[in-house]
Amino acid sequence: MSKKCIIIFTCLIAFSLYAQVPTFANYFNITANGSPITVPLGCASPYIYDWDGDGVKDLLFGQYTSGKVQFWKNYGTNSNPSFTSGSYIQSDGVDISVSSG
Ligand SMILES: [Ca+2]
Repeated sequence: MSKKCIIIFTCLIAFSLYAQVPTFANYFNITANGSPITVPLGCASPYIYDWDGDGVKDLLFGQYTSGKVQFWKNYGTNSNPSFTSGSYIQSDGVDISVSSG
């Protein structure tokens, strides 16, 4: 076995020993007022971020067809979120839109 093969083989073993397999919690619907939050059309691309700076992470997601971005304020906590209604993010009174591509 060549020195190069030994190095590659050693790296593969080291990688396999330290590689972590991701684990996921059970899937669940994010709800508002007891009903699942739905996306009008297309890929939602959800993003959890404290959008309004109150220290509690909110929910943002987009929609593919119009590129609009919805903001759902979290009225709960980071560990027990609570949402009531969403609104489109606006700039100067107009819904912002992000083009695809
Ligand atoms: Ca917030």
